[in-house]
Amino acid sequence: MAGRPENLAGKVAQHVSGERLWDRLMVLSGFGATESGGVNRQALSDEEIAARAQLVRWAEAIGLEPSTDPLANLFLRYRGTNPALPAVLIGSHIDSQPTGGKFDGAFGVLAALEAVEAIIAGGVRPRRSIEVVSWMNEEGSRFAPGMMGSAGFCDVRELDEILRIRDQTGIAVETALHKVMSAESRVSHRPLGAKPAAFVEAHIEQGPILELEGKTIGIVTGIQGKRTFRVEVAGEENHAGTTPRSARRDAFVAAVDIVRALHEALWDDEDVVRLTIGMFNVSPNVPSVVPARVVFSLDLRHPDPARLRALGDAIGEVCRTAAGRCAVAVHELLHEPPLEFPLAIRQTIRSVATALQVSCMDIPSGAGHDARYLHSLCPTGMIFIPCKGGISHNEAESILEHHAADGARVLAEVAFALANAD
Ligand code: HGY
Ligand code: MN
Ligand code: MN
Repeated sequence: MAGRPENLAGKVAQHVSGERLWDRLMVLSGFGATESGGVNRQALSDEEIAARAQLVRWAEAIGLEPSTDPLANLFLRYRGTNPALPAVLIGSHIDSQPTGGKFDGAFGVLAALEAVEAIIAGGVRPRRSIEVVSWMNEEGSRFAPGMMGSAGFCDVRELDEILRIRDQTGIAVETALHKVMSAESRVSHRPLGAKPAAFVEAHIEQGPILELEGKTIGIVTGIQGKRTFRVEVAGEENHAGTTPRSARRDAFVAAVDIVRALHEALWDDEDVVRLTIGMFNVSPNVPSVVPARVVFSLDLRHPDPARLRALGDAIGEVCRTAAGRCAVAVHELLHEPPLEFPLAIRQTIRSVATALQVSCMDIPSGAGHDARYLHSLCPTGMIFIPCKGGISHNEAESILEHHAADGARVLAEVAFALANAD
């Protein structure tokens, strides 16, 4: 499905207000603001509940109809002239990493709101409805794995399985969802799913390429593959003063040996492999007890499916060989192959950027996005804008106001074209 280029006369882009978008980005960043200038607005947290309420207020002020599904995916609907047709979805997520930036996810949701506001100002109601969407728990920092809301929406994960997942304090997704639903009693409910006509996600690049190339718009070609694991190392608690080294089964020392062995086994000179151990829990985690247990996360990414498979399949053996006298269990949480977005939507994004005289280039995504799952359901595309130094998942994350405005302009025209396509 591609938007008809003749629709792309800039008739809606001219109504995008970069100033209004920037003001809203700053207001939204206040929900969960950290002292270092970032945000900690984790999935289904009080901060996110408050931010959602602000989104609903902005939406209702321009006549959009809010609704939410059983996974608290939030939809803000602009009804088309033929509301029975599948809607065009545009959006991203507003949950953040614990030391996240102001723009990861939030830019995509607020650019979508700005795009709809511009389309309304354009005075021509599109055939299809357009829905701004904020997906639940894209980041996976509180509840793992991430992209939970879009996974449930696209039937990639079972609802019941998602509801049972717990955060590190033992709170289940189901319990956290109840809190959101009771805080949003005025927002109407809708069933999970409903195949959209198309989905377009605007997002910051979270890498340095656009800035280095001096381009404003990234036409995202695809998303690299990703495999995540949880590794559990089991040793034996013992007294730090009386236990000889020869008698110890020290889970921490074993885990360090495993991490070293993994880095050696998955090393590549061309620096394409992305191996991250971001979560590392030691227990009982007190000074005078030999550690009995270590649980750590493994996030492995690669653009080549065969390489991703081979590297991921080697992890179990590497861990067992390096574990010494300790036991080790490796649990795979997800395996997502690389994907390519359809040419038709990429072509529409390129036509719009060209018509609006905004510089653009093809670019792959190293980061994961909800668009991965929507790609399995409907024609899907992504629009990147630059972020300073490519820094993201960091409180120092920053973008330029005019890049945000140009991203919203392109998104508005693409959404309008798709909403009027046959
Ligand atoms: O991890 C990711 O790729 C995404 O930014 N949450
Ligand atoms: Mn994101
Ligand atoms: Mn992120």
